Amino acid sequence: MQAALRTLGLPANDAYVDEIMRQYDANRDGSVDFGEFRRYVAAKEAAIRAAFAALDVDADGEVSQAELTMAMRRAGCALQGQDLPKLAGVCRSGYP
Ligand SMILES: [Ca+2]
Ligand SMILES: [Ca+2]
Repeated sequence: MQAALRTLGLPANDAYVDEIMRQYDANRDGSVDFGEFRRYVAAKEAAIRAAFAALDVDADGEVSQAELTMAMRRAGCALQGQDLPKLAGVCRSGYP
């Protein structure tokens, strides 16, 4: 499980593995089968969509530089000059 988490870029520590097993090993057989894993991925995707929707204030499917600036200010972060266009480029997405 830890190797799979590392491959996905997720925390590969015992506490995170225990949390995943507790939440997604629905039949408590000590392993996460494909169906259980799909529920894990769906939960993560829902969280990512919610985070994106919170940034995309005008709901046009993209996070603009202005939206990103507002979000960073709300979070207490102040990005400078060339950092914002780079970050806005990373956040652009065609989510449905
Ligand atoms: Ca299971
Ligand atoms: Ca937007």
